Amino acid sequence: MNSSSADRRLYMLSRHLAGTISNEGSGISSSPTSAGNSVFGNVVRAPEDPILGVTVAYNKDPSPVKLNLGVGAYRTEEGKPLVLNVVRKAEHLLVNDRSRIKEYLPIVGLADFNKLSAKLILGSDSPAIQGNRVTTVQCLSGTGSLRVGAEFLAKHYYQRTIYIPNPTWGNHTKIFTLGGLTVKTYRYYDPVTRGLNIQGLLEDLNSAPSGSIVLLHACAHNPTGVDPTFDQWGQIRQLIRSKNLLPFFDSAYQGFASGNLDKDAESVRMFVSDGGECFIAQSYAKNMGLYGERVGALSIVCRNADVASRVESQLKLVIRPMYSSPPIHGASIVATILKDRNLYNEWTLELKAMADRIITMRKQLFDALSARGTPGNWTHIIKQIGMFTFTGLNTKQVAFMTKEFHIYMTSDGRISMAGLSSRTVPHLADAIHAAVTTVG
Ligand code: KET
Repeated sequence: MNSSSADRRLYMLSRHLAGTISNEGSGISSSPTSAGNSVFGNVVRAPEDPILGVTVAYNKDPSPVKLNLGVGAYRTEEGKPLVLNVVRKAEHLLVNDRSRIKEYLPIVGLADFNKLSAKLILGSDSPAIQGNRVTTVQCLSGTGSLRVGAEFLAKHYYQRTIYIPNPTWGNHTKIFTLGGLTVKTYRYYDPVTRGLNIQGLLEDLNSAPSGSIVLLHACAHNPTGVDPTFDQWGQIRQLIRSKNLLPFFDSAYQGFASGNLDKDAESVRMFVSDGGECFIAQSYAKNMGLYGERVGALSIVCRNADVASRVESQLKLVIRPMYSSPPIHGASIVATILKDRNLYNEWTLELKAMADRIITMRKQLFDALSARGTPGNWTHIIKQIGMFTFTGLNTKQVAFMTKEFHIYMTSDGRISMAGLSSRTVPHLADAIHAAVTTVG
């Protein structure tokens, strides 16, 4: 899609979401005249979510060979969801601690959790933390952190435009638009090289109005699995700072890219160490396997401690009318693990094991396609980083694989490598082979 049609689409979406245009399929009903007597009779059925809807379809399929590679959720070699051992241990400690109560948390969440989360992403020796110039608030996982950040920016920042990579995680556009920002895209992925379009990225950010917000995936870019190199991050940082753009990091996969928590935080730390300001949304869904607990944090790195404390006072005004205060259990699990050296070390080992299993799946899938002589170059499967492979399969090929092989994935050709196992690799390789040899 060219950028003007993308912009038009985003513009329509923002108007539409703001309820300023009526549109077929909008679901906005004007009068209770049709479809029986319900005042909601005109509500139009909405489509399923492009990612979570894949699981809905998968659940309905009775086939014994069905495979869900849609949502980014880790599965074991046996294809089962995983609760980390260290999480079980932490929960055990929590349950047996009779001093634990269920009072409301403060609006900003659990103090320990917030401090430890900032340290995890910024580094334990971060001068920004030591200088009290970081405010961290506990939010509802990565999504909630992005949304709270968006609402704060829409209310308190002079620029309302956020640039997001093309492509990006499907929910970004909706989160930021509904949060009150105007969404534009910058070039990111080059389908020809299946790599980063660094030239296009730098050009687009260079022509963004001064002050614009820029959404960056801290590591393991979703859906492409393509990250800038360390040097390219340096170029991006320089440009962002020289144009006074405001970086907003989405860190949903710390530890999942390389298996190392510090390495996966390098991009963020590079920006923080120059003394400039930035936003960071953290999620513990993937790296601690706490998906349904909805644990995350928004950190705002400010120029000085005074600004940081005023920013925090305003974040409370964003959060209080939205959900009042965050839930206690998941954040307590995270804090218990992060503050105990043994549990922390155990976590890093389990995290590394998950990351390594995903890397092994990449190798196995690549080898299986090579063994089948599947037409095309598949080296991107082993080059891409993180939970997903952006296969390059088109919508028709994806539909074919779902229909004929009961393999479920998002229509953009993204597959969650974490949903694969040695047992299911041959089935996927057969499906890809059939798709590229029979469907154009
Ligand atoms: N950011 C990115 C880049 C991301 O991929 C996800 C989740 C999130 C934030 C939000 O995660 P949370 O659970 O709110 O902490 N992505 C996977 C799940 C989903 O779509 O909700 C996915 O892409 O499959």
